[in-house]
Amino acid sequence: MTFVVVEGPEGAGKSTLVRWLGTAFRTEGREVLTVREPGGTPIAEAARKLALKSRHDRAYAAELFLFLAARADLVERVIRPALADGQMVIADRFGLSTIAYQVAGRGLPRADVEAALRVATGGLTPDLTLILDVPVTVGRERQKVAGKVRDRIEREDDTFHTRVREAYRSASGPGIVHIDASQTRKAVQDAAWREIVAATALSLKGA
Ligand code: Z5A
Repeated sequence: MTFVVVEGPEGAGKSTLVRWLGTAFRTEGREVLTVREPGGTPIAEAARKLALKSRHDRAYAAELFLFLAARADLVERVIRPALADGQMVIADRFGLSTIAYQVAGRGLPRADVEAALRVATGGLTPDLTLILDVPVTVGRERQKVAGKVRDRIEREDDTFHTRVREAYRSASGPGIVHIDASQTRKAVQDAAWREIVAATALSLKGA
């Protein structure tokens, strides 16, 4: 079991947790690759710029395919080779982001998006998905304190981001775990560590 995804709304602490997990598992002697979506290959980084920074208006379906183009390239050229090499891969966002933002947020039809997602990933699914949950206002405040410049999607209103949060909160299925991310960083890290160790049946000292 080596493919772990960290998901959740903006400002939930995903990047902070992914960085910490990468360091913690490397300290334990595991080979770990951390990736951030969208991005991670030249094509995926170009798609990220178009999806998040371009000032041009676009159809929601066009936005969807920019995220999926980024994912397809990252999966084929980076994630699958790393998994085949026996590495643990920890991703900051993956397919559930598309369900939360493009389906719940934008209103695109779920079944069609799921079919397109399968094309983009070639059917690759995470072994474990950790969903960090924070109220929209808390996530936004954290971003403000961090001085983050809002991208095209972050500029959407609270109603949009509440739909996104609710989509995450209602997600369930094999390997999906919810973590209360309004706790301290340390409490979130401990919870994530416990879940990964349990899911992988790894015998580790503990961070
Ligand atoms: N998107 C999409 O629409 N469809 C898709 O398929 C995909 C993505 C893959 C990517 O944005 C955008 O693309 C995203 C969804 C869309 N837009 N939105 N919204 P991004 O990569 O730039 O990042 P983000 O995930 O939206 O935002 P973020 O600010 O990077 O969130 P985060 O990674 O969850 O948070 P963080 O950077 O780790 O932490 C934010 C601050 O909070 C920072 O100062 C931390 O030190 C602090 N922090 C972290 N944890 C804590 C705790 N526990 N307590 C207090 N403070 C904390």
